[in-house]
Amino acid sequence: MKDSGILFIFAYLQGLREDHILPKAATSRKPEKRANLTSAKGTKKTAKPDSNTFLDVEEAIREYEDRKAAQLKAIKLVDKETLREMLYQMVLGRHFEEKCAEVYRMGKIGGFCHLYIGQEAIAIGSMLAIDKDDMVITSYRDHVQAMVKGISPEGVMAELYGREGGCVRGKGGSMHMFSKEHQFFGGHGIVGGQIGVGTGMAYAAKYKNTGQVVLCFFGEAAVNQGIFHESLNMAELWGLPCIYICENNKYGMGTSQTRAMSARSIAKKAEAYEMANEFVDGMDVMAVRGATSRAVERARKEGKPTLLEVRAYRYMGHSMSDPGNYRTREEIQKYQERDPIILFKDSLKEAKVLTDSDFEEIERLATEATEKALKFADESPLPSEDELLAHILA
Ligand SMILES: Cc1ncc(C[n+]2csc(CCOP(=O)(O)OP(=O)(O)O)c2C)c(N)n1
Ligand SMILES: [Mg+2]
Repeated sequence: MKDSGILFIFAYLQGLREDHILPKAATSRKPEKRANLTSAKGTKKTAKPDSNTFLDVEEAIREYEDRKAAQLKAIKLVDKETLREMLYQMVLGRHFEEKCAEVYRMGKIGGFCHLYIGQEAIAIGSMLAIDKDDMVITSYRDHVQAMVKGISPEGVMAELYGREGGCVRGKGGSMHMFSKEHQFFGGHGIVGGQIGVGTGMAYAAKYKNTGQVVLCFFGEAAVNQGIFHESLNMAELWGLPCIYICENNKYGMGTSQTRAMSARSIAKKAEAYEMANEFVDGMDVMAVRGATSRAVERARKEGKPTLLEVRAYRYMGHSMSDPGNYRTREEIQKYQERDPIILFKDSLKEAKVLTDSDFEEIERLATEATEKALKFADESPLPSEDELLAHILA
């Protein structure tokens, strides 16, 4: 265990970059004592911590053990193929977005690009608890959700490149992935805008009696907007099958939740509308899956909405152009210590569901899928003039 801890420190120090910290391959195990992390060479200490950023190793170990114990129980109730698919999707999301960061820096992706690295357990845990026909809508941080819902990695990467092979033929870009076929309704740039649209989608499902539920994702900063409160009020009053998933990653751009929100329990806000709610550990993919399954059952059987507050952390800047001066490296490392992919792998191994060769195979498949997507995007043509003007309403 000690050796892997030392390797982990090495991997971290190797991975430190001027502006961003990007964890490389998730290979570590349980957190070990590694006090020297906080004095990593090149560490900038420009930001004042908004919260307790002290790297408490004992606490990290305790949390790791607690989460793993909970995961081991939950894993027993799920079939091997589903668990394998969950891990594959998480690893694919991580690899895919690490490559996005790389090619963005090479100038292959233009415009905004918001990465999801660190938050994978939320999309995968929740979306593997719904049916193929169910609907999903989210914010601009949408690449991983789009892939989990069924849009191919090629379709997402080519969209990022602005190419005709993209899922919206190169006209949406990073923030506007969309597929009617896969019931994925965006990719929205207006903070909170999708909460109203998602509520409308749930209304349509109820009105047409389709039996579908809606997963509506948004960040914690969107909760301060009127649309959140109006939507929850309507959804509870009208009994809409909408599951509101607040991805609380602690920051809205450079503003921490502690500086922007007076009442910080987002889950509790649902009580103002007498709506069912749950606070969920977003570093634990099984916890997210469990909470979403309960909400889906409530939506289908009772026609009732739910608000889930899922707490996680984004490792990268708000977008690729964010230098990240508002938080410390120590704070980022504190969350990387609790990486959801490492934890899930460890649990699957301990439960003897997957072996080392299964993990290698998953890594290989995820790398191959990403490479294939990059090649496809590179070779896909730019949209023709005709295509550029098609489907544009202005
Ligand atoms: C209505 C509106 N106001 C402001 C912005 C600028 N803006 C873009 S992202 C963002 C922060 C949103 O944070 P959060 O909802 O927590 O989502 P996260 O980026 O953390 O996933 C802001 C203020 C916007 N796009 N739309
Ligand atoms: Mg946020």
